[in-house]
Amino acid sequence: MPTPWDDWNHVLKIDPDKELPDGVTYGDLCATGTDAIEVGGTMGITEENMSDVIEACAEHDVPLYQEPSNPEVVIQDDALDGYLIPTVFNAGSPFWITGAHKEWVRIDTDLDWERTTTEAYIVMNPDADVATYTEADCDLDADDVASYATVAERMFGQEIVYVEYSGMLGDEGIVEAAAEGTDDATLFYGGGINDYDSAYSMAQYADVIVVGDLAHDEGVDAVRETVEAAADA
Ligand code: 1GP
Repeated sequence: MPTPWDDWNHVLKIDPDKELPDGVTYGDLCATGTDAIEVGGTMGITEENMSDVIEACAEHDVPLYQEPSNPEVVIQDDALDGYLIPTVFNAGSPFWITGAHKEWVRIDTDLDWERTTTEAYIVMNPDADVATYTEADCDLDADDVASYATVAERMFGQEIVYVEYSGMLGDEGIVEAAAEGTDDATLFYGGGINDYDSAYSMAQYADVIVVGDLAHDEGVDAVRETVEAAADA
């Protein structure tokens, strides 16, 4: 079955806990040519800051997804195209594999399955908040990562495999291995993309590159360069 992300090259991830550069609006970020906006972050996420960003982006014509970091901050909003729910395959704590998900299903008796998709994360930067938070085992080589990617796709039917280096540019060989480990799943890569070249290097192997901090640190022109690289790769 075709999925929206089959056609994506680039996702802009906006962190509701982080400021935008002076003079930059959410509308400007929505107009960078990115294929979708994902609203999510690890630390400092509240229902209030999540809804503020979702409402601001909803006014613009770009696919809009929420990536909630825990069940308490899931926002019910018809403007959302869907929910992308992380499950961390190399988490040390099972809470981040299925525990938080169980809580969500328990709390929300009317979950919108049509608009809900999981992302099989493989967290690779041990210094990132997401690694600390989930107690991820980041000591993985290319074979480990390829195997996790295959497990995610073949055994757990995941449509999205997400190699996450949040905060640092990853190892191309690792991303290449994840690509080799997947067949039908869409491979997302995120972490440390800050210009055309870094975007291109990861987009060679990943189906979709995810750009986060750059939007908060540099703004619109820098993000546009990465959109261009994702299309060129
Ligand atoms: C974070 O993968 C994204 O979840 C993007 O990472 O903020 O390092 O671009 P950066």
